[in-house]
Amino acid sequence: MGTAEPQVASGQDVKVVSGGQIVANAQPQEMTDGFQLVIDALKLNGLDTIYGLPGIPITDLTRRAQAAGMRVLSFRHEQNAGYAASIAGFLTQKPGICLTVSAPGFLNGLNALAHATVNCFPMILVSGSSEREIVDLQQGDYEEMDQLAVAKPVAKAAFRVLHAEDIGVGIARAIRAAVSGRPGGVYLDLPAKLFAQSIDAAAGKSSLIKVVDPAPRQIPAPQAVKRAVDLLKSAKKPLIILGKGAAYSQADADIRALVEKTGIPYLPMSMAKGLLPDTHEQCASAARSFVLPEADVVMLVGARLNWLLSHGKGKTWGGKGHKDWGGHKFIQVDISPQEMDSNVRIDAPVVGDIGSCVSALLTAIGSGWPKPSADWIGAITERKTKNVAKMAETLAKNPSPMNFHSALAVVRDIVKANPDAMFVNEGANALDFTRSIVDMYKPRKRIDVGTWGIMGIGMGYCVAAAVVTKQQVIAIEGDSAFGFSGMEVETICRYNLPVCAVIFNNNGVYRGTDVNPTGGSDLAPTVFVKGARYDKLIEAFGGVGVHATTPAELRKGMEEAIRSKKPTLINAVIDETAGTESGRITSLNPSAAKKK
Ligand code: ADP
Ligand code: TZD
Repeated sequence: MGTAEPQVASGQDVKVVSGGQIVANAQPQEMTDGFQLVIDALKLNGLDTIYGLPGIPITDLTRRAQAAGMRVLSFRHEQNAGYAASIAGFLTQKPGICLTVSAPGFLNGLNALAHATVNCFPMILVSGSSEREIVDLQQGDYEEMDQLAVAKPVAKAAFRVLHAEDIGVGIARAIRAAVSGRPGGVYLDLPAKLFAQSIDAAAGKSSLIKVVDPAPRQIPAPQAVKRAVDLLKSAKKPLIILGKGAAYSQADADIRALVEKTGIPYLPMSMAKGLLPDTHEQCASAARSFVLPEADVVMLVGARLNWLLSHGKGKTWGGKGHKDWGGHKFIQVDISPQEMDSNVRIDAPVVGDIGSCVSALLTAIGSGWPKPSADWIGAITERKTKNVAKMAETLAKNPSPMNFHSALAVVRDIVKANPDAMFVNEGANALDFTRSIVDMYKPRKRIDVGTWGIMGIGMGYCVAAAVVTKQQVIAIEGDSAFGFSGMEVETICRYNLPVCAVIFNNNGVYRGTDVNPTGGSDLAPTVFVKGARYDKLIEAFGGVGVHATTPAELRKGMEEAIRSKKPTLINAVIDETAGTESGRITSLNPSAAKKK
């Protein structure tokens, strides 16, 4: 193996004898194999990038995919390749492909598969596996594992292909499962023997499927649209919440038109920031804790009422206890009918794809929509103005050592000056402060920890963001968060990607101030090596390292990184006493809640 050329079956180019008679000279039969069919099937469907890590049995697949003109990005750990594939799916609406070896490689990728499913990102985890006969009898094959069974609980769908002539169907099914309806992670199991199977090239070619309309539009029912519009019209204090489903749908112009035509204040969830510029006058982010309990009708567009929205009830929503509703009425626009009533009653479900739903809502709204009352808008503006002024005061301070706020004042300016840059963000305080301080100006620029609040997406997301968008990437990383994917700075340098990763280094998880209560020599579990120089790490691979102890040094480092487009890692030294345990989700931390 190792060549993309079709194979000629041995013995086929000799004279064929039938009943002892020589009847004809057989034409050489063109053959193809499993490796080639996988590559051809992906390419046929416009999937031209693989995020993966080679090894038995897929090394030749990576080589031959590259030889066939695919982009094959090789990572240092499958989890990071998987996160890259998942976010590529979010950004492109095509399934991101992650390729791994069997058992341990597969398991490393599995985290990302689950992440894709939970976040509704289309992704296909393709893993080589060992021989079924041995796996099923548990006879101890090399890297033996029943991967299909392990993948099923965390995947939207899982398939295995045993015969080369079924590769086309297997990949078509994986694509459809990943992108249709609510997108998610799909597992595709390809046993080693499949790759070497030889079949007639013409038969192989005709077995491939170019998927027609992989994510069909799902049009909402007219009565559902009418119910929603009637409810919205009855509202005295309406609110729109935009989630990452809205960002994914790429219905940017219609979403903006819906918000602006109705004049309703809106809140963007983290990855919906920038769908309309965060500086938009209807953006209510700076008055979030006021609008959530106060609103009477809330329209959710591609956002779930999960923990990130306090399940739609309790104090955040004006209820007294955690099970109390705040008396809100909800409209929910979502592709998944099962999402409705998951936490509280949904009074007006609008089920369909967001593009079709928003367009239908716009038509139903027509012209002359009554704008929300001046009282409601005025009360929000008052809160916003007060909070923005308070924040401006905090950001203007220049404490020594630098803290989250003085560092983020710099990042905020840099993002404003570079609105097309992709923005990756993870950490606890480094996440929460950044999300509220750094404005986004364009759709799908901000990509972050997502639904699970997962640490480790950082460098994988940076690679995919740079590869998919070809734009500058800026990452703001807690020092703990960065550690989960730090080795991928080699990958970033190897592919010479325009990534500027800024590590907010406060010497530990959340903070660097905990002490070991026994007085023993082990540091406290949340504390790292003090004064670590993360900038040195990237220098090992030829990237640019910057050590920044002041906002001015941070600004200079970021500006230079963006100007040069060189892989850059900035070690931004942050006051180790700054921040809180668990950032903004302290209430979910049983120990911190007890301490209060
Ligand atoms: P956030 O975390 O930003 O609040 P969620 O991930 O909770 O967002 O919610 C995203 C929602 O968007 C999911 O319920 C998903 O079913 C929905 N969704 C994703 N893509 C589409 C689409 N194209 N059309 C309609 N709904 C979608
Ligand atoms: N492991 C994984 C995969 N995800 C997680 N969310 C955690 C562990 C727990 N965790 C958080 O929720 S935030 C965080 C961890 C380990 C790191 C916080 O420290 P940081 O950020 O240095 O990244 P700050 O700015 O210092 O808070």
